[in-house]
Amino acid sequence: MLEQSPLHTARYAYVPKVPEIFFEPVLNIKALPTEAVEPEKDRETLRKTFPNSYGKPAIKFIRGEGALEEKAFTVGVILSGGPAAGGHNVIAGLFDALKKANPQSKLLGFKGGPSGLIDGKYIELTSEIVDQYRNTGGFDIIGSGRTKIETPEQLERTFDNAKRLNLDALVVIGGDDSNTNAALLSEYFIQKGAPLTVVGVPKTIDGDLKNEWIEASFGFDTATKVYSELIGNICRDAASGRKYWHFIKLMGRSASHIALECAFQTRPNVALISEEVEARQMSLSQIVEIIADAIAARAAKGENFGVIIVPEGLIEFIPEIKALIAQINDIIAVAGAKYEALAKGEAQRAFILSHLSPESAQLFSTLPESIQTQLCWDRDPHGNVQVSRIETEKLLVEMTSRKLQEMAVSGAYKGKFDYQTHFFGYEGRCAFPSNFDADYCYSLGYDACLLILHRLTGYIAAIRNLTGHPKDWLPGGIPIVSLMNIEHRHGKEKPVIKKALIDLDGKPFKAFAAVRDKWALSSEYRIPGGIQYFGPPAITDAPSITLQLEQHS
Ligand code: FBP
Repeated sequence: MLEQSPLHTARYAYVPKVPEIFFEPVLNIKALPTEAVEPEKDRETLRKTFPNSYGKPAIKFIRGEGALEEKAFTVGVILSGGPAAGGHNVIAGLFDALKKANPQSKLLGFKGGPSGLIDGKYIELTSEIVDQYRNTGGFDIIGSGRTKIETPEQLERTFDNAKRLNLDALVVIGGDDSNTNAALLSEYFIQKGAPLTVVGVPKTIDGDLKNEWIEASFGFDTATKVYSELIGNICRDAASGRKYWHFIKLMGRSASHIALECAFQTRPNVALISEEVEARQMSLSQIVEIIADAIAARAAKGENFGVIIVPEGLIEFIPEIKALIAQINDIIAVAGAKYEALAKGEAQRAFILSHLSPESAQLFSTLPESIQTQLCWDRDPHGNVQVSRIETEKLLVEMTSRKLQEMAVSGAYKGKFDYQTHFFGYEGRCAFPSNFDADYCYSLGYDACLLILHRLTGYIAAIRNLTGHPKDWLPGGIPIVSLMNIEHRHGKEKPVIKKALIDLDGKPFKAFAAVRDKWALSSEYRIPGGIQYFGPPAITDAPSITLQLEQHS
């Protein structure tokens, strides 16, 4: 083992704060009705796809009477998709709760994500192993992956391995796609007559796996705190050197929750919100105008510097580019192996161009070659464009620079434009979890174990009242199917968990819209500093500003 940093060692001693109800000797459940998301026609398809899972109630744990089974359970756990801070604590909470219920229970960790279950690759997680990972970031305890368990052969192999290992339950720690997969697995096992309980845990730094039951996905709090520290430092650098505009792209795939939270934390001059771009049907050139106008207004005050936040998924929300991407997705899905065999770069670009509609072909041709190439790269196993690989920040710099030159000719801009580009994404996924994520994740793992002990298959762990003290948090679960709708993926209609995008009528966006014009001209940035693990709770334990705005005024 490598020598550890003092913080690493100190974090082992941290004892996560958890809901008081976990210490009740006997827990019962209270059932509350749920319905899948609209529209009605999607509900019909979901009823058919999930005949045994559709329509189950949401549940919350309450003090109760009656005892749970005391048998020893064998539970498997999978970490799925991109890492998010706190995954190790989910495993620690699950492990501790299982052992508390019956010390003979076993936790098996499948290696490298869902493929570990398909291939039967696992390790038994012992206290010696788990203790090495408590309160640390990363998913390296067992590794993660993005494989989807969906073909009949994959399902069959999963079933065989679960039987061979005598699994009573499986916990899938993942985002929207991985939890969709968990629901499919749960239904499959019911149809096979196998008593395996499948439970999901809401993970993703993107913050887009939430609703009235799931108030936050884990990892969002830590990731946004890491990015906000970096952005705050850049704001101060910009105001010190007074010579650069910083274009900062932030991870988050489709939703702009990360961009919005970091904007609250740092008050940049411009923060683009993809959901607004789509709602207002803004074109690429209109977005560039917003940026150029802000730059010109600040230049008029003699301030040729500033900070612009660009959400990773922006490009997919610009209506004309969205239509282009949808066409490219279908072309790639239809061409299959023929497309995969083409050399990346020119050959793929030419193939795509020759299959696009005239309007999309025209737009495609106007994009810089680097962006064309990035749009043609492979989709992830769930059919998503890999937006983290598209250099939107560079596209915006190039187009803004051209626009400012035009404005200079007409006299609308008098200033000097110099820039730096940044992309923050991977930096924030594996930090030591903030106290909030450490507490939340440990509680989610514990909650997942309670769902298992109650044999609630097809549920995702859901803990509410997250802006309160952890002792008052309200643990429970909701059926994963209640989060689903039908989407067009890989050229087919598929049931998937509906991504929770920013609600433009919601409190966080409205709060932002009310102040952004002031931020555009101001150089009084907010500097949040780094995550603090020790000190006054107001500094160490504060949940995200987004969550606070959502739950309070
Ligand atoms: P999950 O949805 O799996 O949590 O992943 C989130 C994310 O970090 C996105 O923000 C980003 O677009 C993507 O993963 C990057 O994926 P990869 O790690 O495969 O490069």
